[in-house]
Amino acid sequence: RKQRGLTIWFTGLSASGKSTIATALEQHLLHLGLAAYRLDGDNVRFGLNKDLGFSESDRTENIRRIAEVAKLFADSSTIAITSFISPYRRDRAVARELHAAPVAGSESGSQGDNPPLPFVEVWVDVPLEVAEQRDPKELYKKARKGEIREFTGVSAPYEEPEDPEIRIKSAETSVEEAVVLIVGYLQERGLL
Ligand code: GGZ
Repeated sequence: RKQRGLTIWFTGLSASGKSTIATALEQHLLHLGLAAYRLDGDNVRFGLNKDLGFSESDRTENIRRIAEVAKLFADSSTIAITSFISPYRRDRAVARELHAAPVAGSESGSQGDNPPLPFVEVWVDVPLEVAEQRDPKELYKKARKGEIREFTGVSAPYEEPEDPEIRIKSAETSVEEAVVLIVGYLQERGLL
């Protein structure tokens, strides 16, 4: 059976813990001998998307491009792990729908055998108060003072997922437990 890729799409507030969990998950998958690659602000917002800020339309374009890249990784049999706030329900739906459509020009497409690439949405759910209490980069503090505009949870929306595949309440779940939950989900569905 041909090894297939998939995308694991993290969403959640700044300081929710999504990057920490995504990093631990990537390490776990690599130790299992699987190809995994994490896309996050550090390798995307300073490169491919360095022309984009945090307006609603820039976030939408940020997420669109990330979804396209994640899909290419998944199409190459890698486990793509994305870690972005992705605050808009509509944008996350676009990312999901993209994975359901065949990759233009892909090998498997020309053979007429192109099942959708699996897309697993993981909501790292944390109360705003807890994220704001953590505030590792003092961004919430700056946002409250008006020094950062359109900050998610303070002066820009976060639209909670209605039907994520996995919901992790990060204030009550350790990083190791979160990885076990996600890997368990993937194994149960034959995705690993
Ligand atoms: C939200 C912002 C903002 C604003 C800078 N709103 O905690 P961090 O620092 O490391 O993660 C946040 C990151 C969010 O970028 P994303 O690409 O994930 O956002 S989105 O999916 O909405 O496009 C935060 C920092 O960038 N940051 N300004 N105004 N987060």
